[in-house]
Amino acid sequence: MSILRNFPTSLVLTTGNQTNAAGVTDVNGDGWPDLVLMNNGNSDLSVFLNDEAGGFQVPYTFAVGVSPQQFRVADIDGDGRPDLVSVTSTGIEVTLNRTKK
Ligand SMILES: [Ca+2]
Ligand SMILES: [Ca+2]
Repeated sequence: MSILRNFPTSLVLTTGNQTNAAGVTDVNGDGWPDLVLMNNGNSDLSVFLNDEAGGFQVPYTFAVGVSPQQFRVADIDGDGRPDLVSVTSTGIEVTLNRTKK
């Protein structure tokens, strides 16, 4: 497909078990987009911080409730940092972002 000519390489990231949702947000406030993945099989979230060189750092992982289904990004506590709201089989869980800028 000619539209993809300018994407000569792919970046493959190793994720958790049964990754079922992904999002992009600037988790650490450095101006670079970071990746957030939800891993249903591990009941956790993985955050891949942007390495500012076209890739991502080794992920941080945060446990969430059992069998997470989806998440949304919102600044729940109003501190200017994006927080994560997860829907799991047992309820809704809010993970407040304490990443240093
Ligand atoms: Ca960032
Ligand atoms: Ca926040």
